[in-house]
Amino acid sequence: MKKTFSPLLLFSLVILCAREKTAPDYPIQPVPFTYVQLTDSFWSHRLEINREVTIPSALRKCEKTGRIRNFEIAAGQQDGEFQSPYPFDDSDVYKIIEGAAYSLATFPDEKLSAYLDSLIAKIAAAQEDDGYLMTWRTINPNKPPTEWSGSAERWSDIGGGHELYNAGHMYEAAVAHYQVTGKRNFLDVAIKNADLIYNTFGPGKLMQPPGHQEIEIGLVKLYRVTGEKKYLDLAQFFIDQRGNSAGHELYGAYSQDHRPIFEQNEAVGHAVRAGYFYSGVADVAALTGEQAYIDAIDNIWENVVSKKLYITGGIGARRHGEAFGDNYELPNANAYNETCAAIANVMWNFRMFLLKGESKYIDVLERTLYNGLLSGISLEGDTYFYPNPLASDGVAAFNQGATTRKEWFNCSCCPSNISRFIPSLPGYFYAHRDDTIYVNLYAASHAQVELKSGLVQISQETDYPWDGRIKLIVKPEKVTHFIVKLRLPGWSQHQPVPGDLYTYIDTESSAIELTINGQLQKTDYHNGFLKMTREWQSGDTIELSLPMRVHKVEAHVAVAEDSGKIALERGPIVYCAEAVDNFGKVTNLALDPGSDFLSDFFEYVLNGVVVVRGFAARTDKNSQLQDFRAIPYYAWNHRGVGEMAVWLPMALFR
Ligand code: FUB
Ligand code: ZN
Repeated sequence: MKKTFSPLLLFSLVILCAREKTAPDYPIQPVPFTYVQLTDSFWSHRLEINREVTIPSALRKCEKTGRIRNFEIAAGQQDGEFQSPYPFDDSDVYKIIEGAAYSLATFPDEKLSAYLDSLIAKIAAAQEDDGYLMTWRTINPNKPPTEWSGSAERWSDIGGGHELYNAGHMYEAAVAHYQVTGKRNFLDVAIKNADLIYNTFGPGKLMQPPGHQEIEIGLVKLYRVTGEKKYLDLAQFFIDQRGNSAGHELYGAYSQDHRPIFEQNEAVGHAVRAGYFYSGVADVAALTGEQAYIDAIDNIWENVVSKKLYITGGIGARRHGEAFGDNYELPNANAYNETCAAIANVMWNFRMFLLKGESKYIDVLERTLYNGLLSGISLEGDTYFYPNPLASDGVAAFNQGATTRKEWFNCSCCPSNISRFIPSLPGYFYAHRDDTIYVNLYAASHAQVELKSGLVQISQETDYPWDGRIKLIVKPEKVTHFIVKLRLPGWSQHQPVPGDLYTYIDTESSAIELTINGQLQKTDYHNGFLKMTREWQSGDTIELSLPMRVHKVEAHVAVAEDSGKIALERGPIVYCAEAVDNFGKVTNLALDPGSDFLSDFFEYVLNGVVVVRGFAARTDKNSQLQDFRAIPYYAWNHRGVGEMAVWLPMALFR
């Protein structure tokens, strides 16, 4: 097995453990991404593309668009004006550094490491003496880039200005860089800034919460790495101030600032802000042990999964305000579904799992990951969707003026977010608690899990998501008693999502098969996991077979846009029909919910995908049948522009 962590990383993990051992935390701990090596053909290729294409091209874009020069100008190293369009453009640089740091952990690269150091030196030089860091204001406080950036005064528009949002991304990046390299150059910049913010905000000081959440997550990471409780206190303060009119004029539902978190039970407003907010609340709940936070995000989560979640796992239906719509408001062609919101949804659901240990959260995470998140980046890794609609007429320029993925955007939050998310993905696969290993996601991989009773190596062999056969080889250092929990995906249990928002029309179910060393096991199923407790010996082999049938899905009757329609999915993958596979059109097609669909793996199509095929009726030709093909939704829009649909009308074939 390839060694995936360095002495430097170990050093920083030691610091991490410096926090009081008895302090509350997530009851379940993720196996860090540095202890998980993906060896599969689906994700490991994506990580490679991220390293070789996405990060370098995003850095080039930051150079070309002035995002990096902004730091040089603020540092006095260059003359000029703030160059990019938005006050939060510094955050793109931070996010890409975060992604590059994750990437360095598994693929050491001297050149990239040196480049990051040079960027960090510019960032440090751009920081004002007291820790303030926001390049446009340092460059020329009298020239705000937008009307909502605030005035020359620092903190003059906490609701719109994004000073605290930028800071949060800086902390995340600095912590990642420190954990991977052991160098303090970026961490010290982050700490200096966080100390300034701590001295500026709080009871008796400025009382406003940030307009755009993010700093809460960053502060918690800073707390974890430094052990400085004041950063956790500040994160909690910002969470408690939201919706609290004592101390600031409420920003309203757009920023989830309409009422205190404890009184919220519906997901509203800007979806990325919401997803980061709920993630931050989960972090603070875990670290303070405050149950009321958990109750609040539980209620909001129920609302999202039962009324506001796309079948692709996307959230944030409305373009206007980049926001959640009303309950069951899930339009297809006009779906917004920002890529960043999908990332936020994954972050939030993972935290919910760490709090509660139930697989339904990973069901939502997996659905989002393979569909509404992955669609955000091209197979080549250098073009992106900002919105991720579920239908296209091939004409409307839904992607910020384009019908295809774009290389960059004026507001480029999504590309930089993807570049940091992909290399962190191995960290979502496994988790542990005391003497239990959770296997959450499936892909060929090796992991090293530290249980109370000792170290366990675990390897997966599988062709998931195309094939449902999964083999796990468990290797404890010595014969040891512990528990292995394998997630049984909701889609394999006729429950595509928790709740009744989507259901399978087909009722036929195939049995799940579970063996250990070839012996069929009676399944002990709890909270969505198959539980196996025994004295494990090195080489014990678990085999799980999940049925990979093509399912026909129906949406809740209240979803007007999906009424009378079906969608297709197989395993965790949601399918869509594209014109290029269906004689040039899809808006003239209907599917028979009673007919069967077959699936075949095509190695040379779209980097290797399972294609679903069957027959469709031509609604414009007296229901004449024709061959029908559907491809994974994440891979659409790679073979020219044309019609696409996830949901197709139902018709009974004669
Ligand atoms: O405001 C910063 C980022 O820009 C948001 O998260 C995105 O939705 C985009 O508006
Ligand atoms: Zn975005």
